[in-house]
Amino acid sequence: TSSKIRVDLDSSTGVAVMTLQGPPVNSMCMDFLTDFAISMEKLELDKNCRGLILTSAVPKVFSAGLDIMEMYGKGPEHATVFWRAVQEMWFKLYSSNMVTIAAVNGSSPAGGCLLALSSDYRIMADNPRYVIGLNEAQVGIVAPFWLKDNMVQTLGHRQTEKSLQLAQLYSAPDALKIGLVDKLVPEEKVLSTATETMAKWFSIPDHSRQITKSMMRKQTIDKFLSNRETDINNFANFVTKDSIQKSLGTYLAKLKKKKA
Ligand code: CO8
Repeated sequence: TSSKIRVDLDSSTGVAVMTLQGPPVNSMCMDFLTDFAISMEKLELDKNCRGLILTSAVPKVFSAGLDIMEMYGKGPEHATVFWRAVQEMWFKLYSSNMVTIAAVNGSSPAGGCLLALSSDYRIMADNPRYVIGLNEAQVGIVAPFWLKDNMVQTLGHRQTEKSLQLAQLYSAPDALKIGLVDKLVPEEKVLSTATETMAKWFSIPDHSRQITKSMMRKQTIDKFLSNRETDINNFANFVTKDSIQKSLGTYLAKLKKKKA
């Protein structure tokens, strides 16, 4: 456990709750990604832990996704290190042996949506002001192929194509309609519903559920693993281009201006 992420494991139930606590918006900076990887490794190896719930301690925001400052005004070396850590976050969660449930208690754009998509089950607060989706194209960047594959598996090809091209952020009710989340509950019930849902997933023997999960996810994982370095190089080349830096700068300025 560390500052950006808190982990509470209940050894009697086998459920760990990972609470994102990096105000103002739980953006995924290097520290966040490092904390995440270390926490996941510990839990994965802990025989007392069978399930993981992800949630946020920041009001109204689950996670704003990748920290844009990690991609802005930095060189290719930094991009390489950063992108490897982003890949690792997705990979560790997507390939986890634990039952993973996203308790989405606030807005969840881009990298926030990644956390939800790579979990086994998604519960969101029933608040139409909270949005979720992959809005990368709006930021002037592109979702990586492995995240696209993950979304195709969840939504189907047609819906994913529309969602990605239009950089759609869906309100919680719309996200439920298209299957981007599995269940909506009142905000104060998000965590307790996640715990109840966990009990249902725990009623299946771990070994058979785990083999089933890896069978369902194997193709996407294999493709990711064999293209991982290429993906890192592509990202480093892409994100350091002048034109991309310019759109990131514009997007950042818009985010800041919104407040004033
Ligand atoms: N990175 C860095 N800073 C951020 C980010 C972010 N992702 N999001 C918000 N901030 C900053 C804001 O600029 C603001 O800073 P300041 O206080 O200095 O003005 C502060 O955090 C608070 O933000 P808001 O005032 O906007 O907070 P709200 O509660 O009103 O809104 C939201 C919260 C809805 C989360 C809103 O902040 C938002 O929409 N953020 C942007 C989300 C976004 O577009 N993220 C995309 C990141 S890219 C990504 O994750 C995918 C990468 C795939 C890349 C592939 C490349 C090839």
